Amino acid sequence: MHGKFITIEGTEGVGKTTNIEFIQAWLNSHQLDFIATREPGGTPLAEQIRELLLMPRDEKVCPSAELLLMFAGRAQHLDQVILPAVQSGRWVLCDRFTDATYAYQGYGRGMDNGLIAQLEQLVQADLRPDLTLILDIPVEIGLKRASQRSTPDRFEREQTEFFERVRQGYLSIATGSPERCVVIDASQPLEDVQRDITGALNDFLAQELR
Ligand code: T5A
Repeated sequence: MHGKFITIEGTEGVGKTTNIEFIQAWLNSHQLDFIATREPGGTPLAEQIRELLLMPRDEKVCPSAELLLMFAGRAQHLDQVILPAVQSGRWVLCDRFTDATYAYQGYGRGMDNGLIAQLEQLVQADLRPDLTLILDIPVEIGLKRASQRSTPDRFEREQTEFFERVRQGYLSIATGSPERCVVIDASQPLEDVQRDITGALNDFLAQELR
């Protein structure tokens, strides 16, 4: 089997980091060779871009600068990490990818979807995730969880309405790409969230082995 590209998405504090560890254990239990990575970030240069993006600052960051920085980091990450792994047959598990750009910069900031699609095509050509798990949770619960864990970064300082648009964006993406997206109710207790994630991963693997 060729390497598969799995992404995990959702609004703030939805439980991606927590569940990535769980997915890694599932991949190990199936003897699948994989790497785990994240966006923004994933290489030294892209991690520096992440710092630039997340650091709270007085200067207002204009939406197109934010969008271009996201894709600059992604270009480097794809070139150095994701493509070499997939091409050598390894699975890639990525904490956020381009769906986050559609959700945050598109639905959240109001950037044009067509423009994002052009940058996606430029940077990724035909590479798209094989499976995307979208962890969905009411915005207030996610923000509360995130605030209990760390001080808010530049995105986490946004208003609730921004995250409502991001959440609706993710749900629209899931509706538009049902062949690769699975929405998981992340407001459940963790063991129920992980039962649903296991179900989605098992279904995906069974489909790939068919
Ligand atoms: N971004 C990113 C864009 O705008 N565009 C893009 O293209 C990309 C790629 C950084 C930011 O960048 C933006 C979006 C983001 O704002 P990030 O660091 O991945 O991206 O984003 P965060 O959402 O900030 O990640 P977090 O680490 O804050 O949240 P997680 O990983 O979703 O949540 P996690 O696992 O740390 O869980 C939070 C807390 O909840 C608990 C955990 O124990 C933890 O304390 N928890 C649960 N509690 C009860 N029940 C459950 N089911 C629970 N699951 C987790």
